[in-house]
Amino acid sequence: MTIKFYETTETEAAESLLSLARPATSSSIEKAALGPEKAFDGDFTTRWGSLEFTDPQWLQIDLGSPKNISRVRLFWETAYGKTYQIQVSNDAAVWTTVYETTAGDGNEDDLTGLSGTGRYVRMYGTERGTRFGYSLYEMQVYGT
Ligand SMILES: [Ca+2]
Ligand SMILES: [Ca+2]
Repeated sequence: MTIKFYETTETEAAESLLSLARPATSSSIEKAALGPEKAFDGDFTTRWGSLEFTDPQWLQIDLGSPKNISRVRLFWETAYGKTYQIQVSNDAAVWTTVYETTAGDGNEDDLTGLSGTGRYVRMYGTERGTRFGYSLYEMQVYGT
């Protein structure tokens, strides 16, 4: 029991931010200054914005190799996602949903306790919370 306890603690402590400055893509951009990389640059004054004003839209990060994803933090601009999924994939073609909501409320969405493995992680939005597009100051993917 004692050994198991320490193993668990070590795993939790090893969770780290995997997405910072990794290669990013998106379904669309509102304009050049709002590119997908702006949601992974660690700067809370820059943001990704989707082309107005359609569904679905997505924002995707390439972690470089398959990782165990345990947490995603979304920092929305005014234009937030109300219904969206967090999905993981190893080939950016076949996706597995690890989180979904129909009641997103903007600002920060801190999604913990996730379980999934993938090289690629994306926010797949299907219903916008405002009449605008989707916009994220930062999207942080944590895992091991
Ligand atoms: Ca940013
Ligand atoms: Ca929120």
